[in-house]
Amino acid sequence: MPFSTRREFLTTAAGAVCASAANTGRPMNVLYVVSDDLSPTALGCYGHPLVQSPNVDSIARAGVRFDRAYCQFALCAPSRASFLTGLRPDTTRVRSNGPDFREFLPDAVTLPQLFKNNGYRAIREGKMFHMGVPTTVGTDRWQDAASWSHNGSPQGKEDRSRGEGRNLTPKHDAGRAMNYIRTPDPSEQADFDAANRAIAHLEANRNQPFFLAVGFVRPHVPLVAPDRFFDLYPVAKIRPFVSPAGDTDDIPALALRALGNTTGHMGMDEDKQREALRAYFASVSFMDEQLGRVLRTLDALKLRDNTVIVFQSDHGWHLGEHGIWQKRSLMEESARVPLIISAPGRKGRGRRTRAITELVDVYPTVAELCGLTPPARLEGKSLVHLLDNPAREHKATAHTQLDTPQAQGRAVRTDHFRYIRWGSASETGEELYDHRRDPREFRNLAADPAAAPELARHRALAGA
Ligand SMILES: [Ca+2]
Repeated sequence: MPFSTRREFLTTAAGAVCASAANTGRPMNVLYVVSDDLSPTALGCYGHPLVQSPNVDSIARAGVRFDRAYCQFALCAPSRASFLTGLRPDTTRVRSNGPDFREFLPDAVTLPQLFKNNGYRAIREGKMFHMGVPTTVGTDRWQDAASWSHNGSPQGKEDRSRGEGRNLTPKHDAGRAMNYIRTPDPSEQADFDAANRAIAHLEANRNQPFFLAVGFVRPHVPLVAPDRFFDLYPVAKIRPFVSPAGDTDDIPALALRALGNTTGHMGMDEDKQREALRAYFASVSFMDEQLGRVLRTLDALKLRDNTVIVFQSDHGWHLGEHGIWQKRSLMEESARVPLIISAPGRKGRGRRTRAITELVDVYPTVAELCGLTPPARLEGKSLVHLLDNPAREHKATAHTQLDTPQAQGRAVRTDHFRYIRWGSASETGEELYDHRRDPREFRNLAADPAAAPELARHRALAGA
C-alpha cells in the first residue's frame, strides 16, 4: 500500500475510507475506458505503422502499456461479466451474449459497485456490461443498474447513420457484417454523445470522488466514422494481411467449424479487405478523438494528478490473420487485448511490460490503487507492482475460453507458447504454437513429436 500516513487516508462524502493521491490529498478518482472490439495491433502506441491514436498513446506515455494482456473469453458479454466482477467465466457462468451474470451471482459486488459502496459516484456512459451493437445501443439492457449511481446510455444512429458506405459482407447479420458508413455528422454517434456526457460528469463531480466508466462502441461494427477519418487512410497505403499458403491446413477441422462464418476473409477479396481495414482504422481514430475530448477536460479541471486511468478493450480482433476476421477465436489476435493503466505517482510511467497478465487482474488493481478493500473471492491478481516495476513477472499463464454451438475451446498462453484445445460431443482438436519461432501462429506443433513434452505440459496447464 503506497499510502503510509493516516493523513493520506481521507473520508469520502459518505464517510467511507478511500486512498488519496499522495501529492494532492484529494481522493483518487477512476476514469475507466473500454473500447469495444479493439485490437491492440490497431493502435499507434502498440506499433501500428498507420493508425493515428494520439490520445490512447498519451495514456501510454503517462502510464504502463501491457503488451501481453489477455481476455478470459473472446466474446463481449462473457469477457465483460468477467473483468467487471473480477471472476472467471467458469465462475460467472456467462458464456454467451445472452444471460445476465446476476442470474448466477445475485450478490456479486462489481468493480463500479465497490466504488459506489465506498461513497463514490459510480457513473456509466456507454457500453460496459454487454450491449448488442448496433441493436441495443442507447438502451440500458444488461447494464446492471445495481452497479451505478448513474446509469447512462448515449444515443447513436449506428447503421442508420447518414452518409456513404457499403456492406462488404451482406450475408452476415448486423452485429457481424463488415458494414461501414462515412458519415458527415459525428454528433449522431453514440461515442460522440458518450464523450459529451462524460465531460459533463467530470465538471459536475470535480469536487467529489468518482468512478467514471466510459464505454465506446467503436470499433465494433458497423464501422461508422466521419469522412475525415477515412481520409486519413488512403486504401493504396493499406496492406491486407497475407498468410502463407496452406496456413489453415494444420488447424483442426473442429476449430475452423467453431470459428463459424468469420473465416475465409468473410468472402471479402483483397480490395474489400482494404476497405474493411480502412473503415476499422477510421473508427479507431474517431473513438480516439472522443477519448481525447474527455482527457482534455480531465486536465482542464486539474484532475489528472488524482485520477487513475484504465484504457482497455473487451477482447482482441482479427484483421484478416489466417483469413479470420473479428473475435470468437482463441488465437493471439483475438485473445490479446490492449491494456494501459496510468496511475499518479507510479515509477513505471511511460514504460511497457511483457509480463503475462489477464483482464481479471484489473479489478483488484483499481481497488488497490484507490485503497479500497475488494471482495475476498476475486480471481485476479493486482497489477500494481508492475506499475512501479514493469520488468517484473506476474503470472505464468493466461487463460481464454470460447464456447460456440460447434465446440468448447480452452486456451492457455505461457511465456513461449499458445495452446488451444477444442472439444465437442464427438470430436477434439489441439493447437500448439511456439511464439519464439512463430509469433504469427502459422505452424501448429500439436502433431509434432518434438513438441510432445510441451504439449503435455500445456494440456495440464489448460486444466480439465
Ligand atoms: Ca466486444
